[in-house]
Amino acid sequence: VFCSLKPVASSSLTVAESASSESLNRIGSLSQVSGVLGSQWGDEGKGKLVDILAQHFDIVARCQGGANAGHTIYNSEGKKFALHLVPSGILNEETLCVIGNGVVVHLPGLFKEIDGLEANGVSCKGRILVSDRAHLLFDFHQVVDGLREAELNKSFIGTTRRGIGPAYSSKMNRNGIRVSDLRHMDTFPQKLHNLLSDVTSRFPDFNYTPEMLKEEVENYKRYAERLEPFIADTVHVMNESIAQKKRILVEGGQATMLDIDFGTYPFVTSSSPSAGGICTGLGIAPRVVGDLIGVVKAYTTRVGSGPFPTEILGQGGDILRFAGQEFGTTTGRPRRCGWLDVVALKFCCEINGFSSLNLTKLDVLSDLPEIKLGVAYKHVDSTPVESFPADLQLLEQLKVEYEVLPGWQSDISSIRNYSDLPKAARQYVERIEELVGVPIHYIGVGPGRDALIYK
Ligand code: 2SA
Ligand code: GDP
Ligand code: MG
Repeated sequence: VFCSLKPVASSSLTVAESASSESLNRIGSLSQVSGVLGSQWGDEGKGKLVDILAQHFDIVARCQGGANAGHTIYNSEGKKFALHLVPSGILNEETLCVIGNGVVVHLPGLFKEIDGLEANGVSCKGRILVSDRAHLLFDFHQVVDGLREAELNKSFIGTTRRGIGPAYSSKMNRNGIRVSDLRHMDTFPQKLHNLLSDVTSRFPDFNYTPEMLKEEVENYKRYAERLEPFIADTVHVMNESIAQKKRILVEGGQATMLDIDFGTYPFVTSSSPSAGGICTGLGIAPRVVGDLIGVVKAYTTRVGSGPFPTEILGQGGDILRFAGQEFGTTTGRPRRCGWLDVVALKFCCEINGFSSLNLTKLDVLSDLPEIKLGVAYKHVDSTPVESFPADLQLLEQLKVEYEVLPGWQSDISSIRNYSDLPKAARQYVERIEELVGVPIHYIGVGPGRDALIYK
């Protein structure tokens, strides 16, 4: 029912003008080094915000994760791009994109992504730098990812099978191979042999032959040649750029609730998608990192296994899934859906010290007669749970206390001014701000670049 749709403004020019002055104020006041981080279980719409902000930054940098990330963005003509390793600043011609030391890089995947972008008219030449300290993620890491999942049987993590955990394991085992190793093709075969031997000793069924090693070495000789112009000491580049007062935007992959330390372990990814990952993954000092924007969906989604206290099972979840098109950008998997979890969000705000939030996909809730907010956790005996629990058993058992707010039941996707949102939508936004204690500065009302309200 779209009966209460308010007129947007007397003329579209007025809307565009007021939106652009609001946006320039908002974006212009962001710190020299700012970041966009996921504050749920991923897929909050980080890519869209990064793409929009990128026009006002010189560099967009990824600091963690790998091709498990899936960031969907649209260019000004509405053409859709799904990015995995390439930072979401790539559609802005002036932006330099940095893949930092904390990222695990699957070279065939990176080249495929670059080829796809180039084929769609996005020039990548001279615009992407890959850290010489970044670790390489090989095809066999992806195979191992699948083997580990199979081994876990019913308690599988639900990884993207992009080899992320195994690649970070190699890094931490200290037998990983880095981008800088590609400059020493004489010693590369031995390093790869050592790494593969490690895998065969753990997974005897892993079918690895000397011919396969030879073939992979030949592949990597070619990849090394192709990658050479992209390789840089990005730690130096980042710090020089900071000294030269260049503006840097860090793009987080995944989210704090999937963080190896703070997430719902072991149902997490193997990197640090929260604030700390920015410094370790790029080699920049904590004191230079300024504003961090937490991206939060107006409801919650999670892909893969693990606790999800506010999950809506059955038909209710299907409604959100279809309204929000909640299917994995990387794997196409249906995402689990639920209400906004304020307890988890507060936990993310604490860890990351967000200066503001971007509430995304508010438009997806438009048809609902009422909307729930998970505001507190309780033990089965109804005593309060004081903080976001580490204990997985408790997370699975606890009860969620909900606040029920009225829906607005009107299409908000063409609204660009906060004051034009229906009262119930504003109430929802302001209640979240009140509960969390962090201002919501950006509100997403559609997937497109322009579908953003600056509050
Ligand atoms: P992994 O592959 O080892 O990092 O998986 C471990 C957990 O982390 C979750 N994870 C994600 N969750 C949401 N979105 C992600 N990216 C893709 C997207 C996912 C997709 O944008 O849609 O296409 O399926 C992402 N990457 C990792 C994962 O589900 C496991 O729970
Ligand atoms: P990311 O991993 O955080 O970058 O998010 P994904 O790209 O995986 O998933 C977010 C999805 O929601 C993408 O398909 C976006 O195009 C879409 N999206 C982002 N913001 C909005 C919004 O405000 N409204 C709607 N309807 N879709 C949005
Ligand atoms: Mg995603």
